Amino acid sequence: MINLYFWTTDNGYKARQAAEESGLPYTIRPVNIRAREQFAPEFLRISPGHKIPALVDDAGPDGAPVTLFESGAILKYLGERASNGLYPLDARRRLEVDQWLFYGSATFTTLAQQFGFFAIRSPEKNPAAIAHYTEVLRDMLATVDRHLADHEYMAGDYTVADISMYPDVHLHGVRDIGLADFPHLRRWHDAIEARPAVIRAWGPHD
Ligand SMILES: N[C@@H](CCC(=O)N[C@@H](CS)C(=O)NCC(=O)O)C(=O)O
Repeated sequence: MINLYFWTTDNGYKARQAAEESGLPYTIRPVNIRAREQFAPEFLRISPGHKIPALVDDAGPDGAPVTLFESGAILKYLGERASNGLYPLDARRRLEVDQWLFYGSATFTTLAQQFGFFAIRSPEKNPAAIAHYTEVLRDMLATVDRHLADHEYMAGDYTVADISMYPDVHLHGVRDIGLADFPHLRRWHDAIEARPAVIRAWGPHD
């Protein structure tokens, strides 16, 4: 059984979306980061940097239990286990997926989170930081929009590369910036938003 350590944040939704898309049975283990549950010693043994998402699979690839942190590693693991194209088998296609999966995990979300902090959540408003991260976010949205002008999804068919970017486009792109200037991104977002697995992933959980 797969246990997914989850909270309702961009990175949390990435992992839950991948779990839903994989079709594999899994159980959500909520970790309320507002209540600092991520610092519990038993959770730190799974995720040493006190971050969700994390995953424990009682039966990993060799049958022994496996623990994982970092959303990119979790998406890749679930995509591989799903064997349904979420993380393709073909080596060349994997390279295409990897570059956008890493962009989504290392660049897009990391910088979008800075926008979220300075422009939305911080009670102290720093105009230079807000202007900087708004510009950075708009530049990333434009980058992805240009790519999607002649690609239906980020790397061939719908893959974990798309999942690695969707939550921040959904949260900060749609809600905070608006996608009026990014028509290809709008088309991509709306197609993903309508997927049954995505509707389940963003819905209530036990
Ligand atoms: N690079 C990590 C970032 C994970 C991350 O930022 N997690 C946040 C929520 S989105 C968290 O758990 N924060 C709690 C903390 O840092 O104590 C990933 O992609 O999984």
